[in-house]
Order: sequence, then C-alpha cells, then structure tokens
Amino acid sequence: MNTQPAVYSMIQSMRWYGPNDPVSLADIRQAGCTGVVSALHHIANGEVWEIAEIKKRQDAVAAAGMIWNVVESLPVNESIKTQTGDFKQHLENYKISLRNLAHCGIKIVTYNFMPVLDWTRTDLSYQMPDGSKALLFEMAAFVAFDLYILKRKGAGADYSAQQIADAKERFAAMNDADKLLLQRNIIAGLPGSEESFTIEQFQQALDTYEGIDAAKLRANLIAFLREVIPVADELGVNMAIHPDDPPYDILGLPRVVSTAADVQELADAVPSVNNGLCFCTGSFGVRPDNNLPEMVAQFAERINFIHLRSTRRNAAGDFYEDNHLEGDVDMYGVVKQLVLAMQGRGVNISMRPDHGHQMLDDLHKKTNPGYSAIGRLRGLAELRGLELGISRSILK
Ligand code: DNO
Repeated sequence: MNTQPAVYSMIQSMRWYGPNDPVSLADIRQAGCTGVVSALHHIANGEVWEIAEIKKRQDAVAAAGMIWNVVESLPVNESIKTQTGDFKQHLENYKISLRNLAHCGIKIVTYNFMPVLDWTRTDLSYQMPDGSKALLFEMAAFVAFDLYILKRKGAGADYSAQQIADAKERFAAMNDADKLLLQRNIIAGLPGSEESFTIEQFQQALDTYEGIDAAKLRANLIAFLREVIPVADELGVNMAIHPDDPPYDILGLPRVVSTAADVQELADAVPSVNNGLCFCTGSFGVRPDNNLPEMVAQFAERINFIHLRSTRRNAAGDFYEDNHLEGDVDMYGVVKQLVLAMQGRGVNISMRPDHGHQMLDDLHKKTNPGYSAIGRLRGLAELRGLELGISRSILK
C-alpha cells in the first residue's frame, strides 16, 4: 500500500497565442509544460465563443500532447465595464461562452476589468546589462505621453511638480521616431490586449469613462460578478480575475484590482471561490505595499490560476521586468505559500511563467513582447526547481 501522502504541485503551463504564435506547441511541450493557456483571439471582443471554434483550438493543443487548461482571456466588453449600450447582450454572450467552454471541459477562465487598456509598458526592448531585453515602464516617458502626446485634459493635476519636470525633460530629448514608438507601445495593444487605438480613438475610449470613478467601476465589476459567478458555480468553472498592471490608476482611469483590500472587497461581495483570482506576482508586486506571500495566504482558497514573474522598481516609479527569481518579488516566499495552499486545498493549480527576457537566439527572431520562448523557458525552469526544493524540504 502506498502510504505516501499526495503532493500537490503547480501545473506547468505556457501561454500560446494560437497558430500565428512564433512559439510552437512543440516548443511549449519541450519546455516541460503539460498545460497550454490560450484564447480565441480571432473572435471579436464580446462575440460568443462557439463550441466548434473552442474544439478546434482544443484539438490542436491535444494533438501536441498537452491540454488547453486555462482560458486567458475571455475578454469583458467595455460596455460591461461602463454599463452602457448593449452591455446586457454582452453579458448574455459572456455566459454562453462560459457554457460552451465548460461543455468542452475547459474550466479555468481568466479575465480583467481594467478600463480601456490592458497591461501597459513604455519600452519593449529595454537592454539589460547581460544583453538580453526586458519590458520597462518608465514613469517620465509615460507622463510625457499623457501630457505632451495625448494632451489629456486635466492630466497635469495627476502628477507632482517633479514628475512633470522629469517628463518635460524626457520629452524634449525624444525625436519623432521615439515619440511614435512610445505612443505605439502604450496604445497600439501589447500581445493579449484586445484593443488597439490611434490617438483619436484612444481619446474617445477615455471619454466613455467620464463620470466613472473607482466606486462606480467597482460597483460595475460586482454587478458583473453577481451575473457571472452563479453561472460559473453551476458549471464548475473557476473564474480568475487578473490584477491591474500596473496596479494603480493611469491616464485618469480608475483601477480596482490592485491591492489586497481590493480583492477582499470583491470576495466579500461575491463569496463563492469561483469568484477567484489570477495571482499575478508581476502585477501586484509593483506596489511595495502589497505583501505577496501574505496575499497568497489570505486568498489561498480563491487563487485559481498563477502568473509568476518579478519586477524591479525605483523611487521614480519606473519598473522593469527582472529575472524570475530576482527583483522585488519574494519568489521563495510566494512559492512556499502556494505550495502550502495547494496541500491545504488538495489541488494542483495551473501556473505559467509570466513573460521572460528576449535572449540568446530569440534576440534574432521576431517575438511577441514578453512572450519569447527562451526567456520563458528559463523562468519556468527556475520556478520548477524552486518549487521542487520547497516541497521536498517542507513536506516531510
Ligand atoms: C500580460 C497578461 C495580461 C492578461 C490579461 C488577463 O502579459 O498578463 O494581458 O492576460 O490582463 O485578462
């Protein structure tokens, strides 16, 4: 008889953008993954994901010897976030897509509730000392975009005199190509973002949030959860909201999934554990007031999906994506809490190494920013070793 207690561990997964992804499913499998995180990016935001389309993606992943275990993302239409226009129809569509996914056996669904923009960076090829390239959020460049390219009304009131002076100096040093690139980086849509804008379209999108403050956005999010979580409960689907990246208001837009208190409010409003979290260390970790290991312990029962990466910040508010085990994130503390959470719940939770540096051979290839093969492979390999070491030493 086997008397060894079961050891629960993270299900190693990687994001795959579909057939156009320069990283192949075979690459992902060779990285050691059993899970593939994917979305039907070719279906317009807000449209129903039909079973046939879901099956096609699922079959492609299965043919490569893996499982499509997590949807990232089933996007929430802007009309739902603002509660305007045809939002009720979009809510219905969302529920139908969830039913169709559950019908196919895909039961972890990630989404976010960030207004207009998804994740945001200013520089997608920030040179690291070792020659690899990372993603950077540089505050002075971001403020310069807001004040001098977007020229958002009232933007000046959102920044300190120092931030404005830094932005002015930064902008003065940019040539036209730099300005265009900065604009593109911020609003043309990073991989996985569902939207891409010109400056005019972007301003129009911002205008739709006039009068929507954090309280209103949170109320709209809770209204969304009250509609969707009962359906998830019925289907056995684990929803996983992705935190704001970066985790604070930007460009006058409120953000309401940035801190432990934010998450707790959502949990209190809709207690089902299917109202869960995508625990993204790279997003939460940008704020020094987020204690990540403590947050894992606090939300252990509702962490339905995990993104592991690290950032390094400075006093000016810049941050770049560091190696997975370096930077400001206490990755040891986080993984230890995750190992404990999984044993406590008796589940394996899906995890993907989030982003990675563009390095080695990938420096000469076209890659999706943050989603090159080798950088993520390095991250995954390090995280896998960290987890094994922790489990072996604490689970006697
Ligand atoms: C960035 C990603 C995000 C994430 C969405 C989830 O790399 O983590 O784009 O997929 O915010 O809805």
